[in-house]
Amino acid sequence: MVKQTCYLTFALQGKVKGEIGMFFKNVGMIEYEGADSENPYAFKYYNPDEYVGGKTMKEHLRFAVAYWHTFDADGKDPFGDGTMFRAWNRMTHPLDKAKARAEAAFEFFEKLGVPYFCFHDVDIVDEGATLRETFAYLDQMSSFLKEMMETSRVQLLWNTANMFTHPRYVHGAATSCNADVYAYAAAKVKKGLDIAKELGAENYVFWGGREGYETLLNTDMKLELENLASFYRMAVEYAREIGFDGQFLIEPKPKEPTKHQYDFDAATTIAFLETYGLKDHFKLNLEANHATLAGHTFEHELRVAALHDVLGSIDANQGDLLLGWDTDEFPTDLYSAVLAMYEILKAGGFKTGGINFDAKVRRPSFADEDLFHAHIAGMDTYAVGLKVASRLLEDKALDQVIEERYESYTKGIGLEIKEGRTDLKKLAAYALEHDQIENQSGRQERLKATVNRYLLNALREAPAEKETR
Ligand code: XUL
Ligand code: CO
Repeated sequence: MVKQTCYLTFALQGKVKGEIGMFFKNVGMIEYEGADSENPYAFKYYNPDEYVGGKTMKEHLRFAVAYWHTFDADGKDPFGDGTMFRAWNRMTHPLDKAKARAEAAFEFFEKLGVPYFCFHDVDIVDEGATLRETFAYLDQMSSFLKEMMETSRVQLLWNTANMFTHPRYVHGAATSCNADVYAYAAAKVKKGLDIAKELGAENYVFWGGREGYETLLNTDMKLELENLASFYRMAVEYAREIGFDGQFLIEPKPKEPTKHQYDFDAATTIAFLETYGLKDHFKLNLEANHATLAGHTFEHELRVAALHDVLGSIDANQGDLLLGWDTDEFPTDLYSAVLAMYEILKAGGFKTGGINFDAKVRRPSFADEDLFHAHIAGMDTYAVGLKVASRLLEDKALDQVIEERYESYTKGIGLEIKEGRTDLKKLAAYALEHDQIENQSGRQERLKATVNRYLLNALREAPAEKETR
């Protein structure tokens, strides 16, 4: 049984002033009840112990809760104030508030049964008046979280430093024109890596929300990119020095908040890493809504990363075609989840990474319980994605069309091209003899119907028997 009382233990020890007890009193442990269940507080498809292709769902999916959207956010948008008045955010002293928030967070993690969480430094405690004070707060909260983790099974998937909210980052952080800002950001990353080491984080993330430019008219792009590369290099060196062996991840995003961000998409980020000799030290944290902002599907980004062996982790969410900005909605689109899991499984699954819900409940979904409904929906969606993708791969359901499509490269001139045994003169001679070309159908619709059939069958079928390893 998952230990579920650590928050009470801390509260009773007087480590939290103010509210004592459970923050989610009306919600118990979320269990798997199966597809026929009508209980909104139960998983219908995510069965953590169920084996899918040799591993349990829990081992495959490695779900994480995002601290910022779940415990810090209050629903404010550019036009309106917050709508979510969380009991754990009521205290005024930063450390009291931070500890209450951590207690709520661990209660939530344990009731939901997620193995991981993720945070930015500013999520776990507000910044102080000076950097020194901020660091003192962070040290205290890092110890507090460490104690909570010791009495729980929840671990840290990744942490990161927020280098985009405060006005000091107006021109960027590691790409700022102001060297003092660069140094400040470096100090935050140093502290972030100390915390990652202390809490045993499996990864450390860089998301460059302000690393980019608004106009080339005032931008030295070469200097900014070189500075960014040095920044990453120093992070790798410091991690080595302190013995932090987690995986570094870069999270691409094309725009928002900055008009043009340097880590635009997977391909751009990989080219950057190659150019500056950093590729051995970094993998990517790919986010669905960032992919769509870049004009790609999520599966495109995952495939590009997998091809270059840098598929690290994902931020699971979805955008809204009618809105077009980074809406960070909880993933409920089963079809997309199937295609994403298909790419992830094909690439060998997660190693240090996992599925972080970088997703927020909508502003009108302001009740505390909505946080559970949203995560249950997201976890069930990815569980279906996993099952369907695994079955598609097991049955090689899509392979035959691909094999037939590229058959011309398995023999004759095609094989010579593939093996690099030809040149333009030989190809021209061949083309002159074979200029009556015949193409075959690409069979898109048939393939989409196959995916639909697997999806619908998976939803219909009874839960699989427990496999043994
Ligand atoms: C912003 C975003 C970030 C990163 C972490 O769009 O995705 O929350 O995931 O900084
Ligand atoms: Co993200």
